Amino acid sequence: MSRLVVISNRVSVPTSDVGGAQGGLSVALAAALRESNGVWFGWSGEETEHFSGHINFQRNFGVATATIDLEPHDIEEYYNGYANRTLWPLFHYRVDLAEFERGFAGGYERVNARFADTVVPLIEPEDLVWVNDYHLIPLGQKLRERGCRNRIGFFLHIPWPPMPLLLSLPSHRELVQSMFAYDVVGFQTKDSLEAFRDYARVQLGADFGDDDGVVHEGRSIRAIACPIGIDTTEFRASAEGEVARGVFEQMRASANGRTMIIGVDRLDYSKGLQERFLGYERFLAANPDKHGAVFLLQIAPPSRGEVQSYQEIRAQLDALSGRINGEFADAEWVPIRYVNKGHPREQLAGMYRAARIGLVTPLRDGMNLVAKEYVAAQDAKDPGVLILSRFAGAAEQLADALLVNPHSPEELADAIATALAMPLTERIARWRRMLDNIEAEDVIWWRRRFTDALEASQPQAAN
Ligand code: GDG
Repeated sequence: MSRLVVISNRVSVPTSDVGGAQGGLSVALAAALRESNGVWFGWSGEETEHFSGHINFQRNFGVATATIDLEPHDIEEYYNGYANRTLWPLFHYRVDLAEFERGFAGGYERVNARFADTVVPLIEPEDLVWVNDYHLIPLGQKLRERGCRNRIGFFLHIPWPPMPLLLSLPSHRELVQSMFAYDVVGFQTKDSLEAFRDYARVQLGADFGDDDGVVHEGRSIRAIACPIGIDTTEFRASAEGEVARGVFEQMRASANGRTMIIGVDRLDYSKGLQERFLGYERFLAANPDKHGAVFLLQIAPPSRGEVQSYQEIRAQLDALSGRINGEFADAEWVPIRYVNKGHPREQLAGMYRAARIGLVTPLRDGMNLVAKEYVAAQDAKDPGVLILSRFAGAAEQLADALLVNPHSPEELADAIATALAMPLTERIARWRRMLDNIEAEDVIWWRRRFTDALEASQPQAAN
């Protein structure tokens, strides 16, 4: 395998040889970097008064990382601004929340150029360069402008929006054209891939070759769907490990005979938390016999607290959970346990396993790894039921979940009732098919599929 240079906004520094507390993505990338003796480059998360291009090199558990600090206005305009206030909402179909400010766009270009300037000297001629996510879409082009002729791939972790939505971005054309600097571009779903091809055909007049090729102004790239998976084997093992078993017992004891429903999401408007609470409220209103018999544990660690729309969604959820609890609770039962704090990964595994229903109802999601983690954590003899939004990328692979429209409180309420009544044989049959899928298409499969496609592409010819 060629040496891999992974570039993403943030870098996850390994904390052990095997991952443990870290997510599947960082474990899989760390394994690839170890095997190929590669390096992971990105922002440290720290501020500096004056950007100097200084790189902090580290090697932890066999993985080399290289990080840079950014100036406060870089963080404001590039990260909080263009990435999280323009692209994130727009790509999640929330044009109403997207802010289009020239300062943000300028900061995005500047920081992508800074990434390119600092990483270029680290790239050797035969390296495979793998750029990740919406923070760095134009990076490939900036690398080309600096003479980089390596094979460069780009993977988008969030949805690619349909053409009419993308047209509302003032610099949509430049952004999409910059994708043609890559050799391979990867999307989570066929749906996102189709939306990209649609834009390329209608707006750029691109041609389509065999083998996923998209040709624009003489540049031919491969555009593929490459759904990300989880570390299924490890996560299953951790759900049966000591920490998870302890948490499982505690959860069962604190449930006191009640059936638990679980949701685990970063506190983000794309995750459909308000709609989920409203659907659960509808279920409670329609099923008085279930009062006191079920409860919803919603874990929602806050994220992106500097961005106003995140402050607003947090306040709205505080109010909504309070209102529902006030309306339905009695002295011994609270219908929603709403927890704004993160939990170690092994503990989450135990919580998933203790829940009869996994409620994963984003309004839009590139993939959604929680859905796959919930399935992986289940007991083969008594698995729970996954209720999954049709608008999560994961729905393309997990068709055996109860698929719902997250905007409809009735559908959510009906799905909760169906899941609670589902016989064991049906639960097992559905779960088995979902597990087969997440075992076959795990995070190692994902990483290989992408790097194999990149390795198979032709290096750029010299000009
Ligand atoms: C983006 C895309 C795509 C959550 N709470 C805790 C915790 N988590 C972990 C989960 C899961 C991860 O965070 C969240 O992943 P998701 O996929 O659900 O969502 P995003 O953060 O929005 O990720 C998404 C993903 O990229 C990968 O391509 O699937 O569509 O939006 O692993 O378990 N982890 C710990 N404690 C918590 O409290 N340790």
